[in-house]
Amino acid sequence: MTAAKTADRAFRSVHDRAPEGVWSAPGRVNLIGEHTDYNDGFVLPFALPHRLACAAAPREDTILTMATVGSDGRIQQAEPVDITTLRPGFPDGWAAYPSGVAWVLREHGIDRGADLVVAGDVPTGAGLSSSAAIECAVAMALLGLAGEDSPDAARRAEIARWAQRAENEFVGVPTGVLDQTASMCCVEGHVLFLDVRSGQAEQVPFNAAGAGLCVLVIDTRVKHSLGGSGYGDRRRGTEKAAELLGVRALRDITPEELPSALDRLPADLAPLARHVVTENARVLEAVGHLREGRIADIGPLLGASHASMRDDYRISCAELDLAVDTARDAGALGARMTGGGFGGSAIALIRESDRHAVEVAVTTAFDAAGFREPRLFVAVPSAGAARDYP
Ligand code: GAF
Repeated sequence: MTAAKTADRAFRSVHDRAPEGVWSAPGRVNLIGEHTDYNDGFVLPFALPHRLACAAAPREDTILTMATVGSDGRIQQAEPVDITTLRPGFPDGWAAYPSGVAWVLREHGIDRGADLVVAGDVPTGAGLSSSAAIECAVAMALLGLAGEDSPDAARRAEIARWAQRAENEFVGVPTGVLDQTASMCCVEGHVLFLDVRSGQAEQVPFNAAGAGLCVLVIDTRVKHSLGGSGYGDRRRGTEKAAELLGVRALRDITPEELPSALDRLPADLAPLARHVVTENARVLEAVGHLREGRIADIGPLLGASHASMRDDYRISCAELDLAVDTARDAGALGARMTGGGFGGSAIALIRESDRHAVEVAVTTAFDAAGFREPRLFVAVPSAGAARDYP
């Protein structure tokens, strides 16, 4: 059953009536361009077919009711809250995500209560952006109830920034805007090349199947969380490096300037800066290949990106490294961890004809290492947030 159908059905069972509509938003993988977003740099995500749906109906008062359908099918209802009493930190837990969005949207004139029921199949804690998916689906639902249903590209980018604010200020996780922008702005069959500083976005065609290739996602099932200290530490480290170098963000350091910049940084910050500067360059090179339809040529860039995150940014882990190394040894053209790191998922660009061999090799290697069985699936670039029905 689709996420939308599950949310619709759960809504009817909780509220004994039909929702006014169902909206949904996808998770994402980032093809390349990691930890560059909060350094004003470049990213290249695409949306997953996995979505988080929000069935919703308006209320006459200012109460927000929220329910979620767990992976076991059970419906969990949060305490209803008055949206005029929302404040960062209250409520917390999963209800903080829809509440945070309602909190931000109040500033933009959305001040009516609503009944919301969310459900979906974006794996949580897998580095595939389930948080952004719930934020964007709820934002689309609340705006849709207020009569806005077909945001154009500029409006989608603005909604993504609101969703990011909910995550940063209400939930309290200092992420960049990559995930929310991917969820709002991605288009089926394309990767989204985003210049975070200017906000300029380009939809770059990405037809891996047409080239006999596919992107295999390897979810290590090591739960990743951006709420811990690792993500914030890296973010502060790169901001400090930019300050020491006298630039607005590490985006402003070119690869040619990198050696002298590294000489001016303390030993703990230099590798962080090297990752960001080289990763931005890799994104630009990858986009150059993709614009010319040369998908296979991005393989080595994926490998270099992973090495940079493992050795310089130090956000990989044994399971991610094993996934990447095994996929490469079994014939992948390139592989890397994707998302925030510290667990979560890797992606491997492989020939369709090698898919079975890579899947078997990765599963066998995880078993031999005593790791949990990874979840494997092929990801195709899918659509961004939308109204599902009616
Ligand atoms: C997480 C964050 F939410 C993004 O903003 C981004 O920084 C990413 O990690 C790393 O590229 O997904």
